[in-house]
This record gives sequence, C-alpha cells and structure tokens, in this order.
Amino acid sequence: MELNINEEILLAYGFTLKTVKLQQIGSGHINRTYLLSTQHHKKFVLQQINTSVFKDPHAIANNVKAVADYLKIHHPNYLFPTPISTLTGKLMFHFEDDYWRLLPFVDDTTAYDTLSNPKQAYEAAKQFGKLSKLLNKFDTSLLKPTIPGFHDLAWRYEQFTFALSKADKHLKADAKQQIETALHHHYIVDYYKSFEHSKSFPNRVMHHDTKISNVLLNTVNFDGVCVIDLDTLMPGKFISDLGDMMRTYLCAFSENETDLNKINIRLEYFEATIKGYLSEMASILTDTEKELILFSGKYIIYMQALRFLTDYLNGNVYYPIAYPEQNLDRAKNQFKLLNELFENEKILQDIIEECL
Ligand code: GN1
Ligand code: MG
Repeated sequence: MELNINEEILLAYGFTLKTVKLQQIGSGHINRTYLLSTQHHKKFVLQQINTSVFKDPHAIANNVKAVADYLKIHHPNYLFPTPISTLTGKLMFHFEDDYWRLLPFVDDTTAYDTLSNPKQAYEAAKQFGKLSKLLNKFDTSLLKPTIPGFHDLAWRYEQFTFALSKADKHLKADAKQQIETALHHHYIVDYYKSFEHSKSFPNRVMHHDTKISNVLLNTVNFDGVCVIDLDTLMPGKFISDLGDMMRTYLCAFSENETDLNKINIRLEYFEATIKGYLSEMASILTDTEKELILFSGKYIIYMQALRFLTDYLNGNVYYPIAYPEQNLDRAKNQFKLLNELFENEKILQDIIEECL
C-alpha cells in the first residue's frame, strides 16, 4: 500500500525514506499511526495528529510534557512514553497543515484490539488507575482541555438536540427509535448535573480514552506495562476512565457489531475491571465517587450512543464510516449495551460492593 509520507517528516527526525520501513497500524478513528522500523531494527511509532479534532495540538504536547516532568521527579521509575524531539528540539513536527510526532516503541508489548482474557481487563484497568493515582497531587489546573467539553454530558446532549433540530427528515425517520431512546434517558444528564460540581467529585488527571488498545500489555503474560495515546490526557472525572473501560471491556464485540444479540456483558470481565481499577484507586476515591462506580458505565455508554447518533444526524462528519448507516448502527449497539447494564444492575452492584 502506498503510504504517501513526505520525506521532510522523516528528515526532521534524522531518517530518510530509504532508511526506514513504514507500516500503518492502529484502529483509532482519529489519528493516523505508523510503525517505523529502521535498518538497524529499531522501532518507533510515527503519528499524524488529526487537527480537525485536536484544534490545539500544542495543548496536547504541553500537557504531556507537564505530566512527564512531574512524573520524572516524583515517580522516576514509572514508564511514561513521551514524544521524541525532532533534530531541532521540537516535540512535534509541523509540516504543511499537519502535526506529526514520533514515539518510542516499547519492546515485548502488544496493544490489543479486543480482550480475550479477564486478566487483560484487570491489568489495563490497573494501569489507567495507576496513572491517575500517581498524579493525585498534581495540580490539574496546569493542564488545558485538549478538546473543550469532551466528556461534558450536558453539552453532548445539547449537541444531540441541536443536530436533531437541523436533521434531514429521512435521517430522523430512520433513527426514530434511537432518538426516542436518547430522549427517554435524559434523566442520566440531570443526575450527572446534580453532582457535577460537588467538592467530593474532584477533578483528576484522566486519560479519557481507556479502550484496551491504549494500554500496552506484555506479549507473553499480559502484565500491564504502560498506557499510550495521551491526546486527551487532561483534567476530568474518574467516571470518564472507568466508564470507558466498561464500555469497551465488558462485551466481547465492539461498537461496530451489528448483531445486537451479541451485545452482552461478561461478568468476569466486569469484576476484573473493577478490581484492577480499585487496586490503585481505592485509597484515593471519595465516598461520593465510590457510589458512582456503576454510574460511570451508564454515563459513558449513554454519551457514546449520543455521540454516534448526533454524528448520524449531522451527516457523519466526525466518525469515519464504512457504510451510510454505520453511526446509527453504532448508536443502536451502544444503547443495547446500556440496556445490559440496567438489566444486570443488581448483580453488578453486588460485585462492586464485594470489591470495595
Ligand atoms: C474516538 O478513535 P479513538 O479510539 O481514538 C473518540 C473517543 C470515542 C471513540 C469511539 C478524540 O477515539 O472519544 O470514545 O472514538 N476520540 C475522540 O470509538 O473523539
Ligand atoms: Mg484516541
């Protein structure tokens, strides 16, 4: 496949098209990621930042640097892979309209796209919990939101109703049932607003994209090694990270699965996720936060369903699609997953109580 990477980008880091091999990797919706291998078998990750999503790439670079500097002083043994500087000492390379960065490749690790073993859930959740825990005393006001309002549920709901007011009537007709479901669950937004600003629901440094492919696990024994993809490392609430783990670890099939019969939750993965997260975070979560553990899943899954539905109504301007109704199908998938949480509420809450 023709990768079409301009040599200037490689030259910025001291490579040439002749001296490296490039291969596209990763499954994210947003950035483009390449594995770069040198003649001497050294590996790096080269990434193009999507600037229509991340309008201020410097905010990402500055956040990551501020956190890296703090960790270097307070937790020097913690592995936190950060961008490698260009030959002129920059954290990103600005080329034409794009920003690029080069990251170290961590040997003997794999970023998985799906979970096949509850240990992976435990280890991943532990890694994300550990990051927030090590940064518990870090001043979150030093970090800039890289996407303003990213996980603000009330704002996401407003975006949904705005899209609804503007949407083409055929799209609205096709999405009728999902629109009704979205409106029906509005109480999740009201509930979120009721404690959003409470003192016992503090801002913390959150990753905000805790799917399994954003954590490196040891290839042989699945031990957690470190988290990656730090674009949305910014102040937030713990429900963002734990909720996105529930959204992406509990079901054996992804948001792209269209057979809704397959959208079920795996209780052993739920338990492993909660245990892994609490193995780090139990000592710092407030009582209010502990009461919101199950809510975190509802909050994120509902928000993701709204985001897919909004994008469908907007004519698919944000998430790449493989066919026209894909965002609507993704919304259906996420509403089914949300329903699974409600149906299993009692047993899930019991598992949480046992883990606390
Ligand atoms: C996007 O493509 P990826 O995995 O980095 C999105 C997340 C969504 C996810 C859904 C910046 O993440 O918030 O949860 O898609 N990231 C951004 O698959 O919008
Ligand atoms: Mg991402």
